[in-house]
Amino acid sequence: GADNALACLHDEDYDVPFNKQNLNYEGLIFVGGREAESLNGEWNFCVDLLDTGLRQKWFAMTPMPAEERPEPYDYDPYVGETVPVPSCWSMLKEKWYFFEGSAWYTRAVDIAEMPADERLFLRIGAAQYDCKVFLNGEFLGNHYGGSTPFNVELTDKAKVGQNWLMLCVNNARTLDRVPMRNTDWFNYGGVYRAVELYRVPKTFVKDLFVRMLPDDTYSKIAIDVEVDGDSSQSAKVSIAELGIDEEIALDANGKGKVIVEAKPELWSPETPRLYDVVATAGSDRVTDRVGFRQIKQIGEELFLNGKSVFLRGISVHEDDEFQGKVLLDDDLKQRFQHAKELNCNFLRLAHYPHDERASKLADELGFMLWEEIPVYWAIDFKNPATFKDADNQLRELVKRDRNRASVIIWSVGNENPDTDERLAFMKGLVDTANEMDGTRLTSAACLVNHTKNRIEDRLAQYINVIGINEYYGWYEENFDDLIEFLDNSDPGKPVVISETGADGYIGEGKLEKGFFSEAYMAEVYRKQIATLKERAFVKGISPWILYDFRVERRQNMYQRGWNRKGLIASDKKTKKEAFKLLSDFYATLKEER
Ligand code: GCB
Repeated sequence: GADNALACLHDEDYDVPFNKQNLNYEGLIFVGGREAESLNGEWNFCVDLLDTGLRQKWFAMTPMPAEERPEPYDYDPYVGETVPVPSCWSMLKEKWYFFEGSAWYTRAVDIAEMPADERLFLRIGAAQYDCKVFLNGEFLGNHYGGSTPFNVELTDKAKVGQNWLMLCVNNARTLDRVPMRNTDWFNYGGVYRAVELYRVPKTFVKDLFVRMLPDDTYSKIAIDVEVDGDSSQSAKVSIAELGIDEEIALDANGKGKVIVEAKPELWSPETPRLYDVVATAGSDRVTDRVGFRQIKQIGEELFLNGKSVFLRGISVHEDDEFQGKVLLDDDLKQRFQHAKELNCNFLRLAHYPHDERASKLADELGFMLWEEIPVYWAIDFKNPATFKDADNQLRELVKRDRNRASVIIWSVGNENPDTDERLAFMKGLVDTANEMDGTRLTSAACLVNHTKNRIEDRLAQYINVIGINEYYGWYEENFDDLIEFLDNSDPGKPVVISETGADGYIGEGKLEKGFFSEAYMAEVYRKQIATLKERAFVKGISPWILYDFRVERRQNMYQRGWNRKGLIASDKKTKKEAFKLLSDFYATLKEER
């Protein structure tokens, strides 16, 4: 009662205890082949604009009939409205469309038994943007970053019988976050990827990293395994089709590594060959399907498996007219189907980590991927906490996806202002990517010196591939400046045109010519294609963008809350004229090779 009353009087520091701890993608990192208990489904739900729940400690309320409550509360987490998990609340009710702030999710978790030789982990696929986790009234931690998975160990927290799990998810935009307040995509809120419980033996495979070493021999597979629990045991890793069956000794930290000679059939978009990998430690067993390939940059060249490669790409957001963030398998499949119709071999998954099913599908279907963290525009580069957040998002992404052959590029940012703080910040991220994974390339959408009209970015020296977003014919109205721009630039490294394009509105009231008309958009594509194909250092293109996508900041009568640069409209069906232009261009490139 007294606590509750005080909560109304004082505003300071009510949230401090809940922002201290930071949850990560740790503990149980490798989930391949494990059986999970899904916690998807209906959860009790309430938006909480004023953070009353943290002030009044809603999480500490015990479930009981309303008439027995000893004191009044302004919400009862255990009864009332429900929403499905996963989902974006923005898409569920019109009054939640622009909601930015905290929202509470509550559900019962029934635990039949808690054997002494097992451990229990809660895994949350993603929650936008921070997520405070409570179990049976106890605060277990807070995760920052809206697009990567994280874990909470529940072994000593959960009890046999009914438990109450609560998540307080907050999608408010602030200056110190990654991204910050201003982005060119919609700020959806919610728990929008799977929530699962995993039971593992006391000794379990915590992490597994399997890849071909990029040493030009195409014959060495490196396997890193990490075991939690009894590290006096060894781990075993086998790839039956390659005759690999290795016993791996573990150090005191449970870590072990081997390099094995093998001659796998190489993974490529043309032959997306994958091998079944099995790892065991004690009674624990995990599996994965892994492709082996080498991606390399030398000077201005890019090589896949020793052959020079051109990235016939398309950029894509994780956005859907009805779901918000993409939630459905069919939607993901349709995306790759459209990329195939475009004759692509490459996708830029902009501007944040997409659902982990995307890279798995790309592995199976044969697409190379650029994966990215939302170090977007002018984030707070001088703030160490902001760096920690960005670095953690990158680490979580790399841990999640580093067995995926499809992923060839880790991108550490997009169009960031040229300052010393930004350079140090982004170099730090490149170092993290290289330290965690020496088998991929690094990139970023780099800077253009608009006065000199040339590529100029101090970050370029630290990365392998220079991404360039250029909008000649659109934001840069004089198209011919592109020719001068390319003439003036001497990158010394492969350039991927990570964005180019124009808005083309094809709905009611559409224009026949000029900005925002489909015809104008097609003309920009025609000119871009003709100009870019002539440049030796351009080693790839991923135009902006596959589908029209929702965005708050674009409100003219042709946009109405949508970025209309999609080659396909927001219905994900209606193709614009430029679709065929790009598809035909990529078809000729495919034939030439
Ligand atoms: C860009 C940004 C992208 C925007 C795009 C646009 O340079 O990287 O996020 O959506 O331009 O349409 O302006």
